[in-house]
Amino acid sequence: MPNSLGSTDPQVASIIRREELRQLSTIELIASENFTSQAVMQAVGSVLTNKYAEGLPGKRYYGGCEVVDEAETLAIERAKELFGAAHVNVQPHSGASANIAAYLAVAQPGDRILGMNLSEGGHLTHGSPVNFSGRLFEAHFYGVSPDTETIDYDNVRAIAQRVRPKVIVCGASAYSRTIDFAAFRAIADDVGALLFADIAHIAGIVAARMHPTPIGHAQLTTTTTHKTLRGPRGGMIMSDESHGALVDKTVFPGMQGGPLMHVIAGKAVAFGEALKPAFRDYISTVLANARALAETIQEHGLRVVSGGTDNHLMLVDLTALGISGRKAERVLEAAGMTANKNAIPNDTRPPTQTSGIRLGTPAMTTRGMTPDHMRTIGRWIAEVLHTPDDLAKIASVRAQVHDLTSAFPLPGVERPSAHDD
Ligand code: DSN
Repeated sequence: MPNSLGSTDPQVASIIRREELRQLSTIELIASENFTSQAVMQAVGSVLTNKYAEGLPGKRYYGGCEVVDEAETLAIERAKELFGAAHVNVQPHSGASANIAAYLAVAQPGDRILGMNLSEGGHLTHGSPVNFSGRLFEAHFYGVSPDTETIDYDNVRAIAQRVRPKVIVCGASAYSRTIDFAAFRAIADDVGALLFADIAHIAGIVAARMHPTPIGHAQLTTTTTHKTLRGPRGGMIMSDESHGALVDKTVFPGMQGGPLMHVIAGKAVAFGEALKPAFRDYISTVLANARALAETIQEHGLRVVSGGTDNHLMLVDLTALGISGRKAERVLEAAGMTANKNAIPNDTRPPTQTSGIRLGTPAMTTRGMTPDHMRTIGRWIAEVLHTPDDLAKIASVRAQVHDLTSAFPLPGVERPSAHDD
């Protein structure tokens, strides 16, 4: 296919190229981001974007779906094999869409739900009052223990017994410890609730069998496909057999129209990649890298919430440094490292400021970095956060980041050339 974007729309072509160069020359530490393969991007950039295919494979509301049916069936079959799920719907456009469909498959507006508080590691869609989940349902929350900064399952049980929710949501977006899905299921059974696991962050680790799976415990499991799973931006719902038809109906016609068949093809490619043995090696390095990064920044005087990490991410408490997450995010960015400000448990600053930053290793592991590189990066992070107003230090780290990143390729991206000047 001729690449005509540069001649037909140089403005957009230039935006894309500048973003390629930004990704190429910075250290990406946003825990929810990754670099998908060139094969996934080819599928997502294909003619499958032209096709309407409301319905499911073999049961569509449009003609001409016989080829895209194969793409969706392949994605479903590979996802089932990858996660051992009985039923899979690969149509949700995003993790939030997957979560809307999961709730609405089993709950009615006004029902009680119990999820992890956003301010203690949960997600907006787990009942936040500013989100559909908190507006549509009567949301209640559990958090982390103030002592250990980890989930206290006895406390979750006590809250569940008091609230008697219809649905318990487990899973998090800023929690660095292993989640005990069996314990959550026991609590759900105890109070007559359904268990819904959102594994968006840890899906790749679950697929690699390096984090316990919710499959077999949670009746409904949702995920995004673009974080540790390293696929295209999108969502997915897995369920037991008995909820499968309900989930499918809730996604379409309940919530979405035409599925994004090009993205579904990209999901099929990513699941195929995740089924290969190399993916386990990748996830094993993601975890080793996270441990090395957490250890290094702690050795250099920064506090990591809960004292470390079992997964791909960590939360850094900036309280003792006297700077906000917002400032830390800006300082790191100036030094060539991209991260996001994040609330820490019992944060005293508002969400626009926060007292923490969240760091993750999936993206730089994809580029080939190892624990040795993470120790270097950890040192740089500590140096600039300890002296956030030292512009010479920031410039010096930025130059070193540039040197380091130039040695690591980015899937599908050409290195800078004379054309980029
Ligand atoms: N925005 C994602 C994250 O950064 O964790 C979750 O939706």
